[in-house]
Amino acid sequence: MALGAAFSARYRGTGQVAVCFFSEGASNQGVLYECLNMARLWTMPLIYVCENNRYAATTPAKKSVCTEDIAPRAAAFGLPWAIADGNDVLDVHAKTAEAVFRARSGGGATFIECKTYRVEPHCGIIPDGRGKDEINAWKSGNRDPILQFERVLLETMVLTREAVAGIHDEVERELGDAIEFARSSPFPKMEALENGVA
Ligand SMILES: Cc1ncc(C[n+]2csc(CCOP(=O)(O)OP(=O)(O)O)c2C)c(N)n1
Ligand SMILES: [Mg+2]
Repeated sequence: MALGAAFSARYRGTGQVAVCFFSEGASNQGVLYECLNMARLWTMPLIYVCENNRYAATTPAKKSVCTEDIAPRAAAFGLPWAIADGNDVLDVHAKTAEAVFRARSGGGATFIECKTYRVEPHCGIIPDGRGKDEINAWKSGNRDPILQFERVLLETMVLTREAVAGIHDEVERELGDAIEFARSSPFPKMEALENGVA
């Protein structure tokens, strides 16, 4: 789908860049490599973002991915690639900006692997055999991307503590309003099932 979106953007000359997100489990699917081939062949304005969160649903990457790093596979298709600390907002931003610039200036697709960790289950109902210590280590403020970025903004005096507290309040309010809106909304009618599906 991202390849098609990128093709459409280039065809229409909109300057848009398609961004495709998937995780390390999906990176083992053959279709990804068919798409990397076409992305390079047709110099698509496209960014592949592999969120390597170390689990495919409940399967640990160690049992399903043959190498520690996934991004270097893109080199086999002649595509530039980068590895980012997926929990570091500034690192992800820097690597993405470079890829966007490349795509917009006709340099084609880039593969970015973001090393991270999924602290929640793949979806609520799947039982999860992970140890609490492993999850808690990643949940801590040292690794949490929001708290990590917040620290940078405080240390560099971009934001004051009061401003940070204000943002937290605003987000809490926005989320609360969204939950309230969802709970108080009527269920959609069956006829709406196919809306927007070609
Ligand atoms: C083509 C296909 N094969 C299998 C599945 C079943 N499936 C759903 S989620 C999942 C694991 C995906 O792992 P990953 O890409 O690491 O995503 P994450 O669990 O990190 O969100 C699988 C195998 C699927 N949805 N589609
Ligand atoms: Mg995963």
